[in-house]
Amino acid sequence: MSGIFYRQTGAYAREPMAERTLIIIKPDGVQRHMMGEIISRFERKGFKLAAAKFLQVSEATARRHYAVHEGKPFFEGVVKYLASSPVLAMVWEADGVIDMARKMMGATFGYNAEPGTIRGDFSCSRGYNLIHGSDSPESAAYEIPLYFADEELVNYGLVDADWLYGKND
Ligand code: D4T
Repeated sequence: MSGIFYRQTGAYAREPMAERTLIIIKPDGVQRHMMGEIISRFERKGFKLAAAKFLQVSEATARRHYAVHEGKPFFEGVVKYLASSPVLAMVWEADGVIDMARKMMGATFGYNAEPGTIRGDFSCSRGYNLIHGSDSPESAAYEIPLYFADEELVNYGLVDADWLYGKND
């Protein structure tokens, strides 16, 4: 069932589910005891957790993760930072989850991020910005397999899906 996700409706029909994103609570998020706070924001928003893994990122994986930034002045720094201490990697799922999660994370640098966002509320740093989130479906498709095998992504329905995702039209 790889590549197709489903949600259960009240009638127990199974409908395709649109989107998944890779979220990483970065080394400073773990060291600053922010995991529960960050998970709880996504959980209360109504995203569905598809996978989670607490791990030490290798330098090789960090390089692959940030490959798009190779050659930029901050590349070596972000690689070192991501591999500096354990992280919590997660895959969250919802229609439109990529954009919603990015809004909830806030601008890249903590000192620019709006209050109410994760970075805006808890970071005033430039480089140490607590959290990573895929910025497009293409990025998610590249990043998720860096951390999770296909069979580690769990397909299941939330019993309150009709309340979480209800529509009037
Ligand atoms: P990530 O990718 O970590 O979720 O962050 P963003 O998507 O918000 O930001 P990004 O890809 O533009 O940058 C990746 C990472 O590099 C750090 N960075 C970035 C830095 O230290 N100095 C810089 O000048 C830039 C542009 C912060 C996030």
